[in-house]
Amino acid sequence: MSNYGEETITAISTPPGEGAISIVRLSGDDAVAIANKVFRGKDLRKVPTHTINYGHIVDPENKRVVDEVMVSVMRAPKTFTREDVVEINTHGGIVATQHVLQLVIGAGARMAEPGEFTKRAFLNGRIDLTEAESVMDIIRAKTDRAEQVAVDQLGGSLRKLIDKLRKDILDTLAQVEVNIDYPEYDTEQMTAKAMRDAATDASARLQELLATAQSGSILREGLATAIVGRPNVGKSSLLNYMMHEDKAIVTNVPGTTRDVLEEYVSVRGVPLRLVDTAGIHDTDDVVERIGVARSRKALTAADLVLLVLDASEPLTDEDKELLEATKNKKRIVVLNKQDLPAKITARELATYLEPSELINTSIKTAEGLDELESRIAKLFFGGIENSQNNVIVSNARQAGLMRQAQTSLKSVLDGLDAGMPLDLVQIDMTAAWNKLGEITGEAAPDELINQLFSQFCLGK
Ligand SMILES: Nc1nc2c(ncn2[C@@H]2O[C@H](COP(=O)(O)OP(=O)(O)OP(=O)(O)O)[C@@H](O)[C@H]2O)c(=O)[nH]1
Ligand SMILES: [Mg+2]
Repeated sequence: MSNYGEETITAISTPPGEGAISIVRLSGDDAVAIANKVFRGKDLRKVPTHTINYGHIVDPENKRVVDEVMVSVMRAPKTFTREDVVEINTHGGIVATQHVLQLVIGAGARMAEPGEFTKRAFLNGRIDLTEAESVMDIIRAKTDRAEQVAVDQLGGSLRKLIDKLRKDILDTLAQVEVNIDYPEYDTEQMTAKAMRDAATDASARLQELLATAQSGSILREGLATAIVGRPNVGKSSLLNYMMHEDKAIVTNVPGTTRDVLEEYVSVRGVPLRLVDTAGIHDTDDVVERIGVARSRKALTAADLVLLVLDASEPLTDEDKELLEATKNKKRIVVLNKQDLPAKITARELATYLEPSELINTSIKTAEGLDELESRIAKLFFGGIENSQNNVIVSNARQAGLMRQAQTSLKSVLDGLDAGMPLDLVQIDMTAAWNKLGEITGEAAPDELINQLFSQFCLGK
């Protein structure tokens, strides 16, 4: 069935290290025959497809039993690679699993390259590049929501949108072709209009997809969120609250946190790369000064700033300086320690911020913390509520190609505006069609495909 590579490949497909089971996977025309050479149990060449079979892996040289196993036999074409696939579930530790792998290689399989199983699935036409990339994204997903996006793409949701776009463009290109070949059917005007409509429509659809790209990259990388403020206001306490864990040291000694501490946390489904920083203030202490410098750097790099103030103390010059330094950033000002008598009034703060930026909290009594979390979620999900069929572009390669297609479509429209001949405008339209084809892999050059799959881990 396979139309790619006669060689049967193999690899350990589970993560390295100790686990209750590990899987040695084989794919290729000889997968079943090779596995059968090292297997004692039923004759695997005769078992029905998609069955799991109990037995032992035996070293053919000395007949020693290496492991007790369950072997799945899945014949083409209904398999991950569309080739014959065998999965040997071992229960030994890493040593036994490596031994099984060596025996399988001895019996005629070749060690797979990273990503080669997925690459075969692509080359055999079972998945497109957006789906292949989502396999990688699922492996690397840091939060549930990011994983959901990847799973949706594995179902082909982005591919469907891109395929539809390409089909519409191709239909228009075909119309132009007719016009060029039979100019006597004077359809020049009509074709120009069809081109303009198609380019405008495709461009709008791409724009909508691209609008999700920023949220998409946040889903992958996490929203860089810096907790800043002067010493002792409650920054580390806030980090610990959001982590539901005492990660950072909290004391009543100002200057407790001396370096930046970075943690991943999911707040209502939004992945945050949360950075707790050293309290920002003037200090002569050498170590503290390095910490403060790092805090400022984290502040500059942040997508979102949580600026913490201590409501129980009068506003200091340092607070004012930080309010000033963050005013052009996406920020939430957290007026903490509300359980103590207040020394800062909302009125006093009014000159420094919009009321909508302020939240009153007490980490001690948990006041306002729910609201803080829902505010963060709203900031983030606001950007992706309107995405088409919930498709989120989370991949930089895909977004880059969409932007290039977008540029070509703009040239189409500019060309039409300038009254350029249709066969010239057609070149840009074709370029857009090709760029979109690279997203799904239909028009992707070989080097790109090789480079892309090489980023996968071994056994995928
Ligand atoms: N009463 C009260 N105390 C709080 C509150 N939040 C934090 N604290 C206390 O304030 C002190 C400082 O808290 P931290 O979280 O270490 O403050 P920080 O901003 O990380 O301080 P540095 O690391 O020194 O910059 C600790 O004793 C906390 O228990 C609050 O809402 N109310
Ligand atoms: Mg701290």
